Amino acid sequence: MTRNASQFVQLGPMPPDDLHVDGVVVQGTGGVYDVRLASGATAAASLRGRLKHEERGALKLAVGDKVTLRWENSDPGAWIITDIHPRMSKLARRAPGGARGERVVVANLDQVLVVFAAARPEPHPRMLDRFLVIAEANGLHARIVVNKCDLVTPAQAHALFREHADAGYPVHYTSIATGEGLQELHDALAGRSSALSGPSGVGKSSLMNRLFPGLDLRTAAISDSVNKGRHTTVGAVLHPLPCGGFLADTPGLREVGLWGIEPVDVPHCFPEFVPMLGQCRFADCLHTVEPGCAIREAVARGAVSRGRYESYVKLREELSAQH
Ligand SMILES: Nc1nc2c(ncn2[C@@H]2O[C@H](COP(=O)(O)OP(=O)(O)OP(=O)(O)O)[C@@H](O)[C@H]2O)c(=O)[nH]1
Ligand SMILES: [Mg+2]
Ligand SMILES: [Zn+2]
Repeated sequence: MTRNASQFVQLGPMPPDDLHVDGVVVQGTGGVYDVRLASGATAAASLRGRLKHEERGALKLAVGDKVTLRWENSDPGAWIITDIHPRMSKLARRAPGGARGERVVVANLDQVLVVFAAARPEPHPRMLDRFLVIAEANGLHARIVVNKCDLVTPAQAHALFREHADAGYPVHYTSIATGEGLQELHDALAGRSSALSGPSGVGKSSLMNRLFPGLDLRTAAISDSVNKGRHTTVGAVLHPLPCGGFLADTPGLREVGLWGIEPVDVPHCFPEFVPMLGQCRFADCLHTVEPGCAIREAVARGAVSRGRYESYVKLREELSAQH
């Protein structure tokens, strides 16, 4: 498919033949990719030649990929994607429809935000651990947002995820009602590529609408249908933020799940365990029943939270059962 360069007026006059520009894929449908350029313009581009050929095997290009475009001065002219830059990170899930391998849903995310409510709905620290493990397994930084802080006292809010703050995670305390923490959250998103996650009803849409009016994130109805298995037709979309950076509205970590995590990697997905790994008596310690386990000793002396440790045991068991 070809597009007319005049659609992209912000680029100025018709680009010359040898023009190469870099951009970020923000959306892709039917073989045409919307690529956000540094100028703020969006070019519709398609894969050509070698890259398209390679793509037949496995979908090669994902939202978030950094690419180089070339303007092909044919009639009508068209933007073609000549290069896909190496990925710094990827959020991947099992390929849909029983196909083998993985499907990269968002590339080059810098971080994930896991949002919970201080109350209504009740927060579940062990559910948070599950999200955090998925983020860690994908090599992504995670931030925790405790929203609806207006519904509890500050002491109650800080107690909820103290074990996660102690483990080293940044925790934001926010409220749409009072405006608490919103500027700090905005600053944490600016200039970065972030994905949102968290249970329903915690205020994800409310927060984003407040921080970035007019962003037009998808509605809950769509993310619900993703969870019901109609996900093959719904691709992720990256929304450019006015302050620089991007926000991926779907899929969240919930949809990606624990797929592809090796049981043996689970201890590394708990950052507070990492300094102790290698200090157990047995090199192949599972940190469950073995004597001389440095992790269990840390739990016993209170250096590692018991709840976090219980999440470790549970998630590791769950993953081992899948293997
Ligand atoms: N008291 C209080 N209520 C809030 C706050 N933020 C959001 N809410 C309310 O919580 C409800 C759910 O908010 P949403 O933004 O729809 O939640 P969501 O996380 O996007 O939910 P899903 O789209 O279903 O995943 C709405 O009624 C909001 O008005 C807050 O800071 N304080
Ligand atoms: Mg929502
Ligand atoms: Zn151990």
